[in-house]
Amino acid sequence: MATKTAVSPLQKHRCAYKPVLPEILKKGACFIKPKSGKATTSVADQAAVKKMFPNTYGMPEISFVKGANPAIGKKAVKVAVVLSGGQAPGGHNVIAGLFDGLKKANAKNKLYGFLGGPSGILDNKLKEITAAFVADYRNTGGFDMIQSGRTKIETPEQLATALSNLKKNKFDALVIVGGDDSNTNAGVLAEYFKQHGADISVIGVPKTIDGDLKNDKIETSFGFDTATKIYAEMVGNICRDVNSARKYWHFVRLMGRSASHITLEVAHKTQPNITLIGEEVLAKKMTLKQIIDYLAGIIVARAKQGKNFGVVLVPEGLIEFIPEMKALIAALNDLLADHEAALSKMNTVAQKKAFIISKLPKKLADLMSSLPEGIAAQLMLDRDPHGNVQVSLIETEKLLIEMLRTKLAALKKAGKYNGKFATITHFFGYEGRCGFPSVFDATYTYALGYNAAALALNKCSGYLSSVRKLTRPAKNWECGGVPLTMMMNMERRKGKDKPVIRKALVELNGPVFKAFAKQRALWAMSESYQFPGPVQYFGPAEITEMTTYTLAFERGAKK
Ligand code: FBP
Repeated sequence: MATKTAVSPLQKHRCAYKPVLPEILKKGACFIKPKSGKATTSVADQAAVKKMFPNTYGMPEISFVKGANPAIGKKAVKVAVVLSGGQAPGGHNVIAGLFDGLKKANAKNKLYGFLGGPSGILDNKLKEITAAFVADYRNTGGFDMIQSGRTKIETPEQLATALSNLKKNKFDALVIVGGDDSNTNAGVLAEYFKQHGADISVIGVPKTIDGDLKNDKIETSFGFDTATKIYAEMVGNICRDVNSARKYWHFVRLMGRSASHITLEVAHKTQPNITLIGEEVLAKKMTLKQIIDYLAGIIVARAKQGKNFGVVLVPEGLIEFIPEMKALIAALNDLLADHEAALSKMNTVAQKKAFIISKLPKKLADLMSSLPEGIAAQLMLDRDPHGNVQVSLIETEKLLIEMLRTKLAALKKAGKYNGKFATITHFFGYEGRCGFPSVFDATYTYALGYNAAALALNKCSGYLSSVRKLTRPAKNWECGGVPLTMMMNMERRKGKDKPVIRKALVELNGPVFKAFAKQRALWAMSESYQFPGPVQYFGPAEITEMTTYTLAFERGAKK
């Protein structure tokens, strides 16, 4: 007989924790009704998106309002859930909320999990989620309950296989928990099922620590709150170490594939000396040289005060925001896609690099040749299944340090700098993606899952589960659905124009960036470091329910 592994005391207590459910969901899906808002349009490229989604384009937003809905719960339904993309704290609670929401409507409703991400749909690998199974994972981090993956379901064969497997298992709905790419995929599947007359709803749930899947109705993606708290604890500890030893410059690269929300949030939480924001670099069209000049300016000024130490935050997506690097990466994306077969036969990085350089226009070829070997090799790595550069594997902080050394040596020679530049590098990403969800993320994800159950039971297909008014107490949160096509635009992926959910980047005119910009000169020269400490699960609400600066500024709860 299988024996249960012992769990940590924290896990035991977190499993027993009961998240607060928004009032509107409390009685279950039989007592709420979907109220339709106005018809919607996509955020851009309306004609192109409409053409690709003839059946799901323009659907109205949905809000749940009180009212008996007797049809729900009459017939038992079978729902499948899949976790897709990078891990984010709270995924298990989405499943717990979904399970409880379905069972509340009809005890005979069933929930299954496709295993290993979207590939589980294609391989028909699934597991029934039972009450006993769910109990061990409530309020825990990770996606290990059913695992995750990055397979994209896009070819006609894959779409047909997905539909056939869902039909074979007699599923009424599929819930996809994912980021912008996975939810784009949810939109594609919803459209495909409608086109093929299949009565299977597809519902998305907004997940990503990156915080870039948001809009008016999706105030934040889950996982951002916990991950930024974990990174901020570590960065705060580094700030204190720096201030104690006063001998190193620490360069910390933080996850966030495209947008710099994580870096900006951690900057607010810890007040380091320098923070680079990718979106600002792009807006100011800063070259690599200008970025180095900016960093060197602060390093030299601090050295003049005898401070040869500091903390620099670098968003992992920075490299794609530097205009010349952006152009190089775009050209590499096309070249790697066009010459996939030829490149796969080459065994060494040098061979691949020489081949690529021979195909690039002169300016980009010169840039590629000038990059350190390691960075050039990292830029040529395989793209992920959605066509994205795997920025988590590119050590941008090392590129910056190498260029800074050259710059500072030149300044020293010219008698303009007399400091020491000893560096230590860090990359914080994977460390924050599977932590126990914060109280906010545990509550938010449980509500997102419960709400997704209500959307599935109401046959709302092509919608993203939306729980809003998040700066209010959880009992007052509002619930509903946002059409996936509403968030889409056309972007170039793997050498082709594709409909994708538009990422929400840091807005330079927004309150979160503005508040940071106001203070950064002070942080640069002083040691106004903040030490947020570890995520707190028990204790005063002031610390357990502390929201992010991003959410508080964006929703007007902080000025
Ligand atoms: P999602 O957008 O799928 O949530 O993933 C975000 C992320 O954590 C990025 O921050 C990071 O660049 C990427 O995943 C790493 O991907 P992988 O887990 O495949 O190494």
